[in-house]
Amino acid sequence: GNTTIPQKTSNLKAIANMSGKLSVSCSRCLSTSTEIGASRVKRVSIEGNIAVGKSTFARLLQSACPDWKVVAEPVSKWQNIESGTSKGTDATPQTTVSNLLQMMYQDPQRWSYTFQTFSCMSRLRTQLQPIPARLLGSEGTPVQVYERSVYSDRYIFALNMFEMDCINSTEWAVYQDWHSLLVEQFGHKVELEGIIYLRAPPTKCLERLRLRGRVEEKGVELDYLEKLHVQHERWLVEKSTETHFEKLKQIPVLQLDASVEFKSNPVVQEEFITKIKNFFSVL
Ligand code: UDP
Ligand code: D5M
Ligand code: MG
Repeated sequence: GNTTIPQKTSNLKAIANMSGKLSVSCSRCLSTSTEIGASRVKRVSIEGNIAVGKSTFARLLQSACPDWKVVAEPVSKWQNIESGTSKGTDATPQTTVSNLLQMMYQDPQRWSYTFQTFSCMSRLRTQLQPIPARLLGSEGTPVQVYERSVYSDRYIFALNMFEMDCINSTEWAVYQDWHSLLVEQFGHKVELEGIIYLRAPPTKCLERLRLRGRVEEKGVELDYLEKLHVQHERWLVEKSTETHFEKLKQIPVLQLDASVEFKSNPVVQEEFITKIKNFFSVL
């Protein structure tokens, strides 16, 4: 029950449901992109607090730039942990056995570490997917845009869980060890060229979170969003978060003011898209 959860973590008891499913790509991406076989690809992630509007923005980006690929966060996988004997193949039908997102919010001390292992794996799997042939055939450098990344997993969420004592120092040490190994091993395949930071005050994010009304996020409170906001600011604005990957230390960050209503405002949308295209052109 909720009463057994320590005060400092009680704000986590809610949930996040979410199912992103976007991907974007545009054709005017130039120089430093990553080699993939005969072609190249540029990868960018959209970062930002819970409910700031990442999925909404990703959808807009996908329709404005149909030859980009926008990839949504695999939230539905976290909500539907499957059992089965296929051990990673898609060959046998699987049954949903649990909602890890819900478990993490309801008992963060028990489930945060497990959640981080699964979210990182699912993001890595998503980011390792081959580039769709239609992108390789189009003119210019293929562009993939991801909703969040293996980096926000570590430098926003896992770090915050550790600071909130939802992950203990042993779990944190183990997490960092395998995270570094995985990112180093797959480095060139998942490396980002830039980050789009959708920024808004935590109060605005809470307003949107309530508007969205995901069941699992019911217990999320302002205090938790404020902590995540501080982590974003440290990592992407102040750059005071200690990171462990050389390229990430100098990664260009485009900040967009997502506190304005953009979902229903074509003028703001246009302004965002223009800024993103300019940003991409110099990556
Ligand atoms: N939203 C809105 N106006 C905006 C951006 C988003 O009303 O300018 C709403 C959106 O419709 C959704 C909620 O805010 O109900 C959270 O948005 P989203 O799921 O895109 O946020 P994410 O968690 O992916 O950042
Ligand atoms: O994020 C989807 C939901 O998933 C939201 O409740 C935050 C949660 N989330 C995403 N990644 C993590 C990690 N790594 N740890 C803990 N919680 C996480 P949304 O912002 O709604 O798209
Ligand atoms: Mg989303």
